[in-house]
Amino acid sequence: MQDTVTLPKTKAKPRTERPKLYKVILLNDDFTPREFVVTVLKSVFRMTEGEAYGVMLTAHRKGACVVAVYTREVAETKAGMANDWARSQDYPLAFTTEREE
Ligand code: NFA
Repeated sequence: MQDTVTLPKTKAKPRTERPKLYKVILLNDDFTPREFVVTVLKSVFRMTEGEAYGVMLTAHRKGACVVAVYTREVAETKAGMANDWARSQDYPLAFTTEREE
């Protein structure tokens, strides 16, 4: 047909964005009992006894230890649950979250 204009086909390439990841970090303190730290790590972060003990000991020796990496929502929820639990027992135990590079 004389007046038909054919435009070049553009095809959007679908791309699935990778979610940004956040580390949950366990901070050492001088007051929270080791056993309580291990209990929280096992319960909130679903670690085995051995994994939890290793993470607790690394934080104890070095001042901090990365517990796990999650999407922002999961990292903040788990850190908040662990901090609330510690506060309910009057321990200063603290978990923070940090954007992963
Ligand atoms: N430093 C604490 C103690 O000696 C144990 C601890 C480890 C606390 C890791 C917080 C984080 N009782």
